[in-house]
Amino acid sequence: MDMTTDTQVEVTDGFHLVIDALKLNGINTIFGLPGIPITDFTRKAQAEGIRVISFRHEQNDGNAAAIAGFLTQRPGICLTVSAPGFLNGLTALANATTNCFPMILISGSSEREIVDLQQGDYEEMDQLAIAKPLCKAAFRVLHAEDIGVAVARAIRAAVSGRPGGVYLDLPAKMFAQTMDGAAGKKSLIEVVDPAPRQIPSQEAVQRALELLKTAKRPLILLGKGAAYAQADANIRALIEETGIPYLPMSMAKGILPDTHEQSAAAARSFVLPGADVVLLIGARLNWLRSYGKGKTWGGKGHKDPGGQKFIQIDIWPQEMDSNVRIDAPLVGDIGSCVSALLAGIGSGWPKPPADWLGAIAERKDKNLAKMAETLAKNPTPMNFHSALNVVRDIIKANPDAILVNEGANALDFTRSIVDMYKPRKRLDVGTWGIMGIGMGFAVSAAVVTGESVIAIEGDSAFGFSGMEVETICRYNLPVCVVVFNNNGVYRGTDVNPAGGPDVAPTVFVKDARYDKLIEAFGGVGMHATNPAELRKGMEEAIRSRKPTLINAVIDETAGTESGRITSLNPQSAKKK
Ligand code: FYN
Ligand code: ADP
Repeated sequence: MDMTTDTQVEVTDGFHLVIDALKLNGINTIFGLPGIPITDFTRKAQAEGIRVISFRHEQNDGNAAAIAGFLTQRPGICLTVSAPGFLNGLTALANATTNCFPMILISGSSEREIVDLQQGDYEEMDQLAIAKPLCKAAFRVLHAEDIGVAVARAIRAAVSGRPGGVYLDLPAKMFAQTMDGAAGKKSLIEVVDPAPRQIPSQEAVQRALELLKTAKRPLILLGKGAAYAQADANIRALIEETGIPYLPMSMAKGILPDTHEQSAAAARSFVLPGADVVLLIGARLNWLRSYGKGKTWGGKGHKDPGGQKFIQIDIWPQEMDSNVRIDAPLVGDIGSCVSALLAGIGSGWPKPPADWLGAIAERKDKNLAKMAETLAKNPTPMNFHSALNVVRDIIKANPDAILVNEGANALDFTRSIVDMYKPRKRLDVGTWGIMGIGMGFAVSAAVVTGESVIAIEGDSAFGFSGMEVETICRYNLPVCVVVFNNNGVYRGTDVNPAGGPDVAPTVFVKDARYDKLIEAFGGVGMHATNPAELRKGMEEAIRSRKPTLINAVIDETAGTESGRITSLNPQSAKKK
């Protein structure tokens, strides 16, 4: 009997097959948190050349994975332990799905037989069933030989069509399963064309062009789908060649520089009701656009349409008519749809009527002048405007820096005050208005792009992921966190109506020094009480690329309840 061949047969196992499957598909970074049963997986992945960025809470590595997906068009990978770790990552997975960011949540899970018989396993939970309604697709792998197919399906589900979150369940037992190395290698799939282009029909393109041609007051609305699509040059060409004014949604800011003369951002409440034909590019008519109807759009009552006609470019056919009639649906990928429109427009497309452009310019100039006046003030204590005037200058001087932004007032003021100059540089709370994305997004943006990151954080928002300043320091990332500290949620001025010793629910410790947090981990902490100090701190952070946290003291009376969306916060009519 020849024993040598037996001992020479190369054996592989679940750990290595998952790693090899990811690598084969160009995935070279994992955002995770080690623990049972995936601790050894993180070690082996690192040993095999994958960058493993380890966090302090799974929600943050989940958010990191999601935004890596948005930035790169490849699924961001989040790795968690079973049950509680999985649940912590699930908020990020659901948020990614809602925002159309491609990510894969890979969670270890406990023993199938025990979980299914509910016999009380360590971290027992039917994770697959729980994940299913919150993501695009969910898969479980019981046998090592199925890993190749599972990873391929997860990648395709995440990035094809409308991108979103995918769950991949890997039971503990599966990791250690062995199989013949050559057979294992053969079982892996390198996905060919994971996000195929989806070409719009000629008919649909024609219909859209004909409608656009009839417009007297056209408007283009850019959403974060347009930013995701990386069709920047064609989108810009479409806007410039048609001369149509455009409105960027928050994360679409910078596809064209916000200072572009066709930007109607500063005339938002004028152009929405005024437009007669609106071209939506990767933007849904959801709450952020008042559902395409009601007063915002010039309708009489809150459900009345404003009379606009809509052309909508989206990769997901079912998005059409979700709130109002879409007169010219253009289903396909944004790159293909926009180039088809461009081809149809040719040269000599008539510019929009001068009275429409003139009226927008007038409104815009008025708002810009008002804004400039407010920004020029230097009140004591510092308020959102005087602080953001500094951030505005810093971004202007460093247009490649990535701006992460969350909070209520800290979000809304930053969005309208800080101009963006390049695509995919503004990352924020997105479709849900979620709090807690801050440090996860910041770590990811720095890791994925290598650029400097500036995170403008409300003090409340920062609290959700603040512990990750240790992660920022550990990986020595060029992240400058600025905490706009006004002592509470929205403001720091509420008092306990019952007069007891507890402070009001919206109030935090007064005059907290968030800068001390980062110092505990060797980062640079700064305390800024005026714009000059803030400017100095931010400039130094950008120059040094050292992990920095600036505690920016903001007037605690500044800001409003829920920022610009106060109307969504029900108030009791009953006094007391
Ligand atoms: C905008 N504006 C400007 C500029 N840009 N003025 C001057 N200069 C510049 N560069 C004006 C714009 O014309 C509006 O004024 C106003 O500033 C606000 O602009 P914005 O922010 O685009 O418009 P609006 O009405 O706030 O937009 C609605 C929204 C937005 C729902 C899209 O509020 C939003 O994205 N909100 C997200 C909120 C959220 O998620 N919060 C987290 C939860 S907080 P007028 O035209 O005069 O109206 C939990 O409590
Ligand atoms: P915003 O909130 O910035 O307006 P939304 O998240 O509402 O943006 O809209 C993004 C839209 O873009 C989604 O409807 C999504 O289906 C669509 N989308 C994402 N990627 C593409 C793509 N490559 N091509 C076409 N549509 C896309």
